[in-house]
Amino acid sequence: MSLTKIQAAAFLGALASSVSAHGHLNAITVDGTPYTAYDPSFQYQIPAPEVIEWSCPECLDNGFVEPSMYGDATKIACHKDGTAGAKVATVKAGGKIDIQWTTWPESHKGPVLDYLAKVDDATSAKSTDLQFFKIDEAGYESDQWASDKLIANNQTWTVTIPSDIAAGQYVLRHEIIALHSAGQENGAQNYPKCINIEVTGGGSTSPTATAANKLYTEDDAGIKVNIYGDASSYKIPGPAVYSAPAKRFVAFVKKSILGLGREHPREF
Ligand SMILES: [Cu+2]
Repeated sequence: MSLTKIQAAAFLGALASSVSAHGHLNAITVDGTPYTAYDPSFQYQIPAPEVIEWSCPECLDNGFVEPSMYGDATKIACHKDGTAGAKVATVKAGGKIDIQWTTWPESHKGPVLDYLAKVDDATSAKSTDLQFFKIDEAGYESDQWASDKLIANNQTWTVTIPSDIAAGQYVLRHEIIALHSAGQENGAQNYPKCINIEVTGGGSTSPTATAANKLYTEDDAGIKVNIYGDASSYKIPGPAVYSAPAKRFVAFVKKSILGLGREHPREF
C-alpha cells in the first residue's frame, strides 16, 4: 500500500469508529447452559437483574477503556468501575464457554484475549484484587483478525477452560482490543468483559498471574500499532498464554530430543 492509501485507510478507520455501533455481550453459554448477559440499561430496572457478568453502569455508550487507563485496575480489569456480578455459572474444567456479542463493527479489527483470575468469592471480588493469567489469545492469523473471526462466528467467541487448573471460583476476563486508530498515541480501544464462574473437577495448577494494572502498557508493540500495513507480524499484547504442565512437559521433551541436535550439532 502506498502511504496515501495507508493514511486514507487510517482516516476511514477513525471515521468508522465514530459512526458504527459498538456492542456489549448478548448471551453467555456455559457448558451448554444459557445465561443472561449484562446490559448497561439494567441500571434503570428496579431491582436490577442479577447476572453472572460484571456490571458497568458507565458502559451505556458501549464504549472502551483507553491506553491512558491501563495503570488503573478499576478501569482495565472489568471495564470502567465494573462491579462483580451477583451470580456464578458452574463449568467443568475442560468445559467451554460461548461468549456472544450483540454486534461488532467490522472496522474495529484486533485481537481477542481471555484471562482467568482465581478468587474466593467471585460475587464479592474487587477489580483491584484480580490477578489474571491468560488462557487464550488470537491476533492476526491466516490473513484474518480475531475480531473478524468472531463476527463470522455469529459474534461469538468460544473459550475453553483449562482442564488442569484448581477447582473453585474465577473471574473470566474476555476482551477485544480494537486497533483501527491504534497508530495514534492512546488510540487502541479495549473492551473487557468479566464473567463469574465456578470451575469443578480440574487439577491443582495455580498459574502465575498478573494484576490488571500490569497487563498492558501504552507503548506495547501490540497496542501502539498501525494495522493498515502488513499485519502478519502483529504481536498480541499481555502476558504469555499459560500452558498446562502436560503441555510444558511435552514441549520440554520435544526440545530435549529434537532441539538438542540443532543446538549442539553432532559430528559424524
Ligand atoms: Cu468505535
